[in-house]
Amino acid sequence: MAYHYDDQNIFAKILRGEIPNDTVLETDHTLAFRDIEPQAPVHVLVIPKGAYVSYDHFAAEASDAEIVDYTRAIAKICAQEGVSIDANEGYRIISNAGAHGVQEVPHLHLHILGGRRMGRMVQPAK
Ligand code: DGP
Repeated sequence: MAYHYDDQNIFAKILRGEIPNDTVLETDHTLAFRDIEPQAPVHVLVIPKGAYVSYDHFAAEASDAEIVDYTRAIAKICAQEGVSIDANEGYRIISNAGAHGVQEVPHLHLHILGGRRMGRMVQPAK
């Protein structure tokens, strides 16, 4: 299966420094920044620096180093933002993919949402 990656997507432009972002964490293989349209008091987007369109693309083709870095970054962000289970808060992680996932930006991103109760996981389709 060949994944198609469009390097003109907005997160690719953020990674190239062409568009500013409010960085929360940067590591060797990962960048995390605040969502421009926050849906919760904490709304952080976590993206790999590599050119991956979706989580399944990343999981299939990223190196072990990229996957470990990305996963560990999530723990750091949850701790930093005070939503870790350790802090008795909690959060929701969402990754939208493709048409059925209603993905707007075709570069893998996890949404980390917290700071309030999130409500039901899936809303009626629009
Ligand atoms: P999704 O539907 O999962 O592809 O969500 C894309 C998210 O990206 C959406 O919550 C809004 C956010 N977003 C779009 N453009 C920008 C941008 O230029 N900067 C930032 N920080 N977030 C953006």
